[in-house]
Amino acid sequence: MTPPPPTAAPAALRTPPSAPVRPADRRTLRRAARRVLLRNWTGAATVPSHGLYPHQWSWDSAFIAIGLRHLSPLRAQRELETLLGAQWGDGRIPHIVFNPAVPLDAYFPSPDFWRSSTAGAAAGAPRGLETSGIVQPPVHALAALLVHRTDPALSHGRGFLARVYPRLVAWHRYLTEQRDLGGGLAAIVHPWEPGMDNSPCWDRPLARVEPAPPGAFRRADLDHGAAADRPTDLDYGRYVRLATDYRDRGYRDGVGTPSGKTTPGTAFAVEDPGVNALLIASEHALAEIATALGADPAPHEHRARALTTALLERLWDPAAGQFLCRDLVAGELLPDRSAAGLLPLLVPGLPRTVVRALLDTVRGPHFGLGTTVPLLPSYDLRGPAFDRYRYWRGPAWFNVNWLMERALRRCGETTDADALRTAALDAAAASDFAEYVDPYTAEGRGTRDFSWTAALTLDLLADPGRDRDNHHDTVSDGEGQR
Ligand code: 9WN
Repeated sequence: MTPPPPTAAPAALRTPPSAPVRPADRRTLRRAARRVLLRNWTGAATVPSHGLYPHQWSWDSAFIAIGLRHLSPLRAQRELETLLGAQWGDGRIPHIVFNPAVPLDAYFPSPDFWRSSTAGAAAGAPRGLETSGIVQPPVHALAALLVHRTDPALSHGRGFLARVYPRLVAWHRYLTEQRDLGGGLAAIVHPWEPGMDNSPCWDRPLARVEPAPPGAFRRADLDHGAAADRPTDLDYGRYVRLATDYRDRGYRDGVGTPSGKTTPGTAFAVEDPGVNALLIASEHALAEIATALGADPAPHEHRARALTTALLERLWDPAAGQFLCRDLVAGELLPDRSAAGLLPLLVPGLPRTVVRALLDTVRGPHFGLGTTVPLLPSYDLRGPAFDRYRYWRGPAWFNVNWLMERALRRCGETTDADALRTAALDAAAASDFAEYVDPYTAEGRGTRDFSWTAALTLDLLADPGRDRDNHHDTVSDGEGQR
């Protein structure tokens, strides 16, 4: 499907999918978002969606906790605690924590594929539960800080920060040590790890990967999602091959060479600006958590600065006006522009020229936020692989837009942040909390009643100046009460 020519597209802004959500409708929207989160809560955590994603996902849970705190700070704390309870001995937080009550064929790759408790034993995978062996972006320390701030008394009373802090420190240590494959940044070793699974950024590095034969696995996602929106079978074959090889290496990261250098030891190893921007933002959050606990914030501030320097040195492309991914196997920057390359706007202390260039790129022809499209697309509107419907190859996602709204606000771009907030709320309302939307029309795609869309709606509905950090409603089942 060919997108409308970018010059004609401001029409998309003049004809939003529905009239903007009015204050009275906002109450309805808040109630609807709460209903989704209550339905998707399983007793200790929240599924992204009962059909397509029936387990607990790592970065989903962080975004869900950020919204859940407005409904029940206790439940938000438990969401994160459940996830951290599945942490491996080496510090990694697995991208999926499997619910043993869900049938094996409900989601692929299932626990019997990852075999974490046996194949991951040397890396310290927990024995009593099954998880995947790869990771997702580290939004967790940021989420923990926001959850704490919503109800500090509850947090102190339960020792929330004191319990999660050492685990979050171990998680960041895993990323900055074991996943530092030579560049001073955290590397990803599978396209599912940055959370933007099917981004065109992975096309080149994935082309090196011999796909697993189609008969070797059965996709469960096509039982729920439209094939035209989901990754192709060929890409799935490659995802499966990479995950199989990683499992068969005992989920070991990097390979030492006689010279003492670490090489990726895998066909796919990439430094992604989104993952690293979130790591830096979360490292700053860890500094604040340390301060709240009376511990020394300096090591976190130091690490955040070192990561920021490496991010600028390795991934900033002045000609592109944005950060790009670095392919560690080929040793080069990848030319594709994804929204991940704009997320460093979240990072404090970037040079002003870099911030200005990023803001120009956000609004310019490649992403067109507020000029061509109402919501930030996941991929370059003018890129050769742009597809307004297919997974992470163009559609707008609510978590990415929530991050961009926060980044714009942080940079003092309040008018644009307000416009993005309104556009995201309108799209969530009109799409029944869709997983993602067409960036031009905000028409819903993917699964509906998607948890992070509902959670981040609740967060965006809160007053950015006050409630986003302090206020919460309570759930009717008493979990909001102390
Ligand atoms: C693989 C759960 C997850 C999100 C990812 C999104 C999608 C899984 C899939 O769903 O990935 O992890 O099966 O496609 O890409 O960001 O965390 O919502």
